[in-house]
Amino acid sequence: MPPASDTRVSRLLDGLAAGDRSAVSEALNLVDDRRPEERELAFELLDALAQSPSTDSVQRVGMTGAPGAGKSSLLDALVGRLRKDGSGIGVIAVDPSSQRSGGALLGDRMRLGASAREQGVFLRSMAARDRLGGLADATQASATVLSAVYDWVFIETVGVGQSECDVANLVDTLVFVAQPGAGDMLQFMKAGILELPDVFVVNKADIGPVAERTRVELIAGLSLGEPAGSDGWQAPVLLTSARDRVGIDELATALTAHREHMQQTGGWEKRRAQAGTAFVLESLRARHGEYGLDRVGGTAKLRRRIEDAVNRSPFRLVLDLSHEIEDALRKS
Ligand SMILES: Nc1nc2c(ncn2[C@@H]2O[C@H](COP(=O)(O)OP(=O)(O)O)[C@@H](O)[C@H]2O)c(=O)[nH]1
Ligand SMILES: [Mg+2]
Repeated sequence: MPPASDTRVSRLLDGLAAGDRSAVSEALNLVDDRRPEERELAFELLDALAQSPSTDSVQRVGMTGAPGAGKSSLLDALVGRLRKDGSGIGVIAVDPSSQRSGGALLGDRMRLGASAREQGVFLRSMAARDRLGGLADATQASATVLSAVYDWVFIETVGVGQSECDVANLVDTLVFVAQPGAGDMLQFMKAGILELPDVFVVNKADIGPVAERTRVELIAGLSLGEPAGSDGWQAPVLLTSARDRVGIDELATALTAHREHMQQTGGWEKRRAQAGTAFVLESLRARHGEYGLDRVGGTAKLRRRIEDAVNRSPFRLVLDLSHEIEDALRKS
């Protein structure tokens, strides 16, 4: 007889393959469970999912930008638009500043209300808890589960800087949602956020000419940097109104165009591999610091080891390498 763990994991895998909502909920709870015996099962599930070819066709999209820019509202509009094509959609709303279970997260649920109740749409809200390795681990795990079921997985995160880099490692396409208003450009440029996004959106176009001015500013700011990413993609700057449902088709088209461009240039697989490696390294760095990484030969050596371990899930790698670092730290 197989051990209980095998049957539970394979039952979940079957449920996910069938698109069963209760299996999605259970799998999300499992990968979020920190009890040691559950962790082991969670890693089994994530290992299996990471190796499944079904995730090849999913597109993961990060929606980032300051609180209030309209990320949730845009997502609601976008989900409505993508549902017309019959796409299945998973949404992860992350609020790293929040310890509460209500507040902003509840707001997200309400703003995404109409679309989130639909069949074929799954919304997962996550608040920051004291997580070893940060919120990125939990988000990555949830995204892996949703990627097994849906055609699109959106991750909404607040903020700039570090949290942005984190989500950049988790997605295929990064969207930056800007709030109309002067004076933000310098801040964006200083924070270096103009380099990461694949699509820029100035939302709230309905409030008047200031939105168009922000768009012009953004285009000017972008042209000061690299002419285009190393992958040859030129990030578009779109104007939308989530409120009036304007520019939503164009946003959907831009997301698909980015995927097609990346797949045609071979950048898609490369980026996923690089993102996976970066995720493992960042996770280890968050846990053990640069000092910890140095105890097992430093970043460059670890990077090569991670790249060579193509058949392991990133979660398993983080776990195994963490144990190795802890051992090395004890001995030093
Ligand atoms: N005028 C206008 N208000 C918007 C638009 N999109 C969102 N909002 C409002 O902006 C506020 C913040 O929106 P929300 O989607 O929660 O932003 P998030 O924090 O980035 O997720 C809410 O009051 C929305 O109703 C828009 O296109 N036009
Ligand atoms: Mg929101």
